[in-house]
Amino acid sequence: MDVVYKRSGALSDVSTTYCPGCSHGTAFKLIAEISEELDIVNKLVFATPIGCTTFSAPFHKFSTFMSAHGRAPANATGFKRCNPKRPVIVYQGDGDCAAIGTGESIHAAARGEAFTVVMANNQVYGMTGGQMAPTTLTGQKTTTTPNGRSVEVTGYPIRMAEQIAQLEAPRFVTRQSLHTPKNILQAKAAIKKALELQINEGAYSFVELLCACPTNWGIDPSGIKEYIEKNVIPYFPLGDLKG
Ligand SMILES: Cc1ncc(C[n+]2csc(CCOP(=O)(O)OP(=O)(O)O)c2C)c(N)n1
Repeated sequence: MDVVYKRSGALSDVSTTYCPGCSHGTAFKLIAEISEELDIVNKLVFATPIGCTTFSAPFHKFSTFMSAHGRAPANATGFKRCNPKRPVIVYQGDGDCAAIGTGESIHAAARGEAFTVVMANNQVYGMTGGQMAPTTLTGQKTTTTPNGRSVEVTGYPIRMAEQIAQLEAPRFVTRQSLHTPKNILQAKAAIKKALELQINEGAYSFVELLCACPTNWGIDPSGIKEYIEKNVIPYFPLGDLKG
């Protein structure tokens, strides 16, 4: 019998503790599969800051280090400069990457550090209970915008991939989504391309992933596809912005 699917050997044999419908597990699975395909399971360093990504260490077999909120691009800069042969993924939430760590994010990108940033954009501060994030959509209800985000009070949502793409150094900048099987395959191809550019050319790349957080969006996980297509993609269009 042909094997059509198997669990990646780069994942630990434990069940996820993420909420139903959360996209983080899908992203980790893709990264695990890619690391096997590129034969870097024992070399890849998975750098995480604070956020729901903080809980990821038990689920994979990569080397990892954790940073204070927003600081992973700075720590990854030091690590990668001292260990240029180790592929590094900096996996950040949107709050981490685009608010608390904006300075670290933009300057690592401007320097073209030789690592790959994956930003999981779920439009909320997930870990702490669904507060407004820099990416929260106009009108979106969160625990800190119970009547919906108002641009008069809190400004407009930040499109991080577009910010990074206008810098000189980034080699590949893209926005993908994890809400359908087709999109998941496209996201996998994008992360793999970014890692290959890092390994072969020492390039900085930025992969934004539209992720679901039904717990903090207050919807049933069965409604994720419709929610993302109706609300999220119109403001955060998919596709390559650079490279
Ligand atoms: C300097 C600092 N500010 C705030 C916090 C509290 N905090 C921990 S996780 C988190 C939200 C993380 O949200 P995000 O980065 O979007 O990731 P998610 O949990 O949604 O995946 C916040 C605000 C902190 N730990 N450190």
